[in-house]
Amino acid sequence: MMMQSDSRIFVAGHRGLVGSSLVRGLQRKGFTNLLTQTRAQLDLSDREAVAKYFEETKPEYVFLAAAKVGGILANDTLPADFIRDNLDIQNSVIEASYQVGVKRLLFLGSSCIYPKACPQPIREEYLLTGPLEQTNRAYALAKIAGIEMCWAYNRQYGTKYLAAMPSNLYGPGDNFDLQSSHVLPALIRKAHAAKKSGSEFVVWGSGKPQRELLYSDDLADACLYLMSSEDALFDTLLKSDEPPLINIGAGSDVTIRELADLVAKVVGFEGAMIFDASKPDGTPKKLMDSTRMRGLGWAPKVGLEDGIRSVYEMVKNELD
Ligand code: GFB
Repeated sequence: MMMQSDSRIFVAGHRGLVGSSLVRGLQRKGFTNLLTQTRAQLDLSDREAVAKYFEETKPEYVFLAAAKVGGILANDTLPADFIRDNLDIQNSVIEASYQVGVKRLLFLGSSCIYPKACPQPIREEYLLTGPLEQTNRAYALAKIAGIEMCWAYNRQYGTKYLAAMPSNLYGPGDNFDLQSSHVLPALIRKAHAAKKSGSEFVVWGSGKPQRELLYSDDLADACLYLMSSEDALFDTLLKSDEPPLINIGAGSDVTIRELADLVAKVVGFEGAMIFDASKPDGTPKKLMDSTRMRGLGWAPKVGLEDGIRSVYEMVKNELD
């Protein structure tokens, strides 16, 4: 059941931060039979179109990395889009996978599925033990429904669908739009602009929340490791008495203030930093316990400062 170099592998969302890292990783490891579709070619929220595509191409392995994603402001202001689009995409892809007998599916979620006031570090079994953070409730509920779908299909149909929960992510090909992006690309763009114009570097919120940031290629390595693993190992992650869930995080977090300081250092911004208290803080802390993933032999390779430096080098000429 493990992926072979010529297995038919569908990467849903191959142009996104995670999907593009997955494609690069798969290509690097010599997988030759990758299936991808742009949004113009296939609307993943269209159940019939997705079913037809799966019937025609018969994928054997599916990475479900397609999602409507965004930072705190986008989540807070477009909750209907986030719950509708994500439910539609995951329902279509999971059902189509079942219909054509996909051997393994990896569903990508996010650490925001866990309760806001979770004990830290957050273990997989804390899912659904308390109320969610308000700013990303709609997105989190869609992702929780996706985990539940994986579990329900495994129990009812004997499928092998696993849900991976990454921490906050960053990397090549990230979204740098200030209204919709996650915190790190936003801070890079703002520090860069402030340096050029000699203005202040405006950071949202109090600077006190903590975030665990993982480089997208490190996440992709973990995902490929899971999908390429022997059945004996993969099956241990699909216990029937608990959701098939695995955390994938960097193992440590930083405050937003520390992150902004690090970005300022990498960008070479030496001016004033101010905090805009009119913007939300969101979850105070969401550091995951990734013992389960680490126990399989995976560990992240890219440190935070090196990762920020490499992203900045890739994008700095396009930020002006
Ligand atoms: O990555 P982010 O937007 O989302 O980070 P979440 C938000 C944190 O960074 C908040 C602070 O504490 C913000 O106040 N921050 C400071 C900024 N400056 C900025 C800025 O310029 N832009 C942004 N975006 N934030 C998202 C969820 O939560 O994380 C999603 O909404 C998903 O559902 C994703 O789970 C991983 O970490 O708060």
